[in-house]
Order: sequence, then C-alpha cells, then structure tokens
Amino acid sequence: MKKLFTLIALSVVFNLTSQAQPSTVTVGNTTLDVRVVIQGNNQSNGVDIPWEIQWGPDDYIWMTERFGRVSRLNPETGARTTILDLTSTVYDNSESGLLGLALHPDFENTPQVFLAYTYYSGGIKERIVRYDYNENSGMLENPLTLVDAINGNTTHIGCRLMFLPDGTLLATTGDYQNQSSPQSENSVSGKILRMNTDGSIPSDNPYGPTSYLYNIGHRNAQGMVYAPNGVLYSSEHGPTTNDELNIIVPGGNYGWPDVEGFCNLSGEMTACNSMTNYQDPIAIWYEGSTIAPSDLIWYDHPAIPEWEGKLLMTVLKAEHLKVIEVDNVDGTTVVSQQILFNDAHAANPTSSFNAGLFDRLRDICAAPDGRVFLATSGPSWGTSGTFQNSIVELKNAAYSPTAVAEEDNHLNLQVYPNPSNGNFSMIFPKELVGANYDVLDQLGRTVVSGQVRSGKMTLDLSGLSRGLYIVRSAKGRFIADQRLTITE
Ligand SMILES: [Ca+2]
Ligand SMILES: [Ca+2]
Ligand SMILES: [Ca+2]
Repeated sequence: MKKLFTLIALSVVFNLTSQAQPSTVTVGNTTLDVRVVIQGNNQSNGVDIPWEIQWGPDDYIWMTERFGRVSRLNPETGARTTILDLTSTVYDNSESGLLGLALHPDFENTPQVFLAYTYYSGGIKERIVRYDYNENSGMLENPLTLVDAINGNTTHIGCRLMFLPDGTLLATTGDYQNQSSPQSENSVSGKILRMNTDGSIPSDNPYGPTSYLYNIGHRNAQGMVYAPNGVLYSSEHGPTTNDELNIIVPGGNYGWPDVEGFCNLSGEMTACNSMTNYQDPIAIWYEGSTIAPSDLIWYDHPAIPEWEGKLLMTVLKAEHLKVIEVDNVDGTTVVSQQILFNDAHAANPTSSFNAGLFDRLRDICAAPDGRVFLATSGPSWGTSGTFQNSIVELKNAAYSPTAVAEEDNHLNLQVYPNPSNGNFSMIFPKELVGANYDVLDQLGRTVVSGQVRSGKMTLDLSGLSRGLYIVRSAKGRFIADQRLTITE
C-alpha cells in the first residue's frame, strides 16, 4: 500500500513538471507516430531550451540550445555531437542567449553556419556571426562577426535567421523594450536586417546601400519562411494582444509600436496613414490575448497530406501547432487555420490554454522524406524552472511514396469561407483554368455550373437552401473537389 502511494505521488509530481508525450497523434485521416529523438532537463543535464532546429544536407538536425551549445543531432539515433560551445560567451537569461541558426544555401560547397546570440559588454548586446564548419574536426571554426553590438535585452531580441533565394541573409531584431527604435531608420532594432554572407550591405537594400534595414516597425518577430509561392511570411509576438502573421516586403513598415495587429483603431489609422508603405498583418491572434507564435515552415510533402502546401507554425504560450492554409493565387489570404495538439485551446482559441500535448513548441523542421520534427521546451516561460525539453519526430508510417504518386492527379480546390452564407470564393489549381465546374447537391444533382475563368473566382449562391454541397471540376487527368456548407 505504501508503495502504491509513493507511485501516485511520483506520478503527480511528474505531471506537474512535464506531460507524458503521446505515442501517436491524429491529423485528419492521418495517424502520426511520435518518437522522442532526444529529451532532457536544462543545460548540462541533457537538453537546454532548443531554439532552432534545421535539417541539414548531411541528414542531421543542426540545433542551437539557448545556453550556448550548437550541436549536430542524429535524428535516427538521438546521438548528439557538440560542434561549438559558446556557453562562456553567450549571455543566457530569460529570452536571451544563443538563438537563430542558418546554414549556407550552398552548404556542400560553402560549409558556413550563421548564428545569432546575445552577450554582455557594458549591457546586453546581440551579434550575428558566421563560422566555417570543418568536416574533419567536426567543429565550427573561424568566427567572422557580421553585425555586432545590436542593442539587446533579456526579452524582445528576435533573432531568427533565414536566407532569401538571392543568397542574402535576413535576421529579425526585436525592439529590446525600447519603443522608439522600431520606427527609427537610424536603429537596427525592431527590424528585419538584410546582409551579404560576409556581413557587407547589399547594394540594393531598400533603405540605401549603407543601411542593413530590410523593413521596419517590428516588435519581436521570431518566425520567417520564404514559401514556394514566392511570399516571405513572418510570425511576430504582440504585446498582450495581437500576435501577427505578416507578409514581408522590402521597405515595408509593420507599424509597431503605433499600430498593434490590424490598423483598426482611430489613433492607429492616423499613424498608419502617415507611414510609408504600411503593411497590415494577414492574420492576428487575438484582440484579447496572445498565443506567442514562433517558428514557421512551409510543409511541401505528400507524406502528411493534411499539411501539404500549408504553413506550420509552432506556438509557445498557447502550446500548439498551427496549420495555416493560404490561397493558392497570390498567397496573401489566410483561407483556413487549425489548432493541433491542444484540444482545450482549440475549443476556446481566444484564451491561452497551456495544456498542449507537447508543452511549449518553439521550433520545427521537416526532413526531405516528409517527417516533421518539433522542438519542445517545457510548460513554462523563462529560465527559472527545470523542465523536460525535447526533439520529437512525427512520422506517417503508412505513407508510401509510390501509392501517393498514383493519386497525384487529384488537386487541391479551396473554398472559403466555409461554412458560408452562399457568398464564397473558390481557388482552382492552375491546371483547371478553362475547365467547367459544377456545384452538386447531396443527391449528386448539378445545381450550378460554369467555367473556371481564372484561378480565383467568387460565387453568389445565397439563393440555394442551406445544406451540404460539393464543388467539383475536372479537365483531362486532373480533378479537384471540395465540400461546401451553406448555412443560411
Ligand atoms: Ca527551424
Ligand atoms: Ca504589425
Ligand atoms: Ca489594432
């Protein structure tokens, strides 16, 4: 009996500090196996806060941990090799520490690794630095500082790194709790910076050839992805409301601190009308709370069909993975959103529940075979507690590349809003432009038909009775269909 009590007490303590991870999760019709690749408590005792995970061309996960360690992680065995120890250089406190990592886009010929971290020198500063990866020693060597002495703080310091297709490097910087910096073109804080791989300034930078600025008006952006549709998406932390999803354009002004979320209040409208090239977000979370969005990827693989061609965003505070579908004409409209791995939050998304299956999700990467890896970092914010951090693999074990290839002619048709009052938009894949479309009722009868004149079309079917319909189009070997619910 005494033994039983001890067991119960132990399991209660365990549940308070960390959730047991599930062995499978369900995403639509797909079951994903969950495998813990590596797990441990903070710092030397295992895994510190994993800040960045990137899939490398060597089929290893390249990882930063916030206290200052850079590792190559074998995703199959969990074996980890430290390739750089910056723990005596890095200032690791609250949100600061070793942050972003990017591999040179042509890593096989130019094995360079780019890092961002905070350090202390008469105040907290932030640095973006390049290293050479020495394949023989397996270590990072020859540091070259690209941008130095960016004003830092323990919070609001970015610093996500990402390469553009033109080979220039972007870095997000936060406002470092100084609200006069994001709108000042003389400050590199509260910005996205663009640089060459040697730290020089690209001659075509939007604020001139002597300015690192790519755009301005940011509070603290920590997610960036350049999607195959040619759009650069970025997630951004709002204050106590209004986290944002932005489309980044060179020279854009993203409003902070004068505009939070959408430019919708009268004071904000005065501000954004006076800004050059103000850019509204394409989504916010929410007017009444924040979720703390972090890393962003574009999932581009048939292994998990529910995610194919969509943005995946890790969420810290509200502990979930957000699946974001954008339109497939210009990618500037959010068509649907889904909250995964946190049922309580999904049931009440404008409140911040922290009961996620995987605790806080900071980072994500995908392997070329479609597996997805998540970096989890405990149930609480800051560095005061000792929590289980982990890298977790999600894999569709039922996925077979040949089976899916035979179904490749079935294309994605987007219909939104859905449910709808009858006024809705349809986005057809380009293969179907010129074909006919039909709207079928539940008995399979065509109630409306027409021609797909362009990729994006709107339709007014508000005269139809409420119920379930199917929009369908086919041409040659291509077919697409989508269910539509008309509610009034
Ligand atoms: Ca990542
Ligand atoms: Ca904004
Ligand atoms: Ca607003």
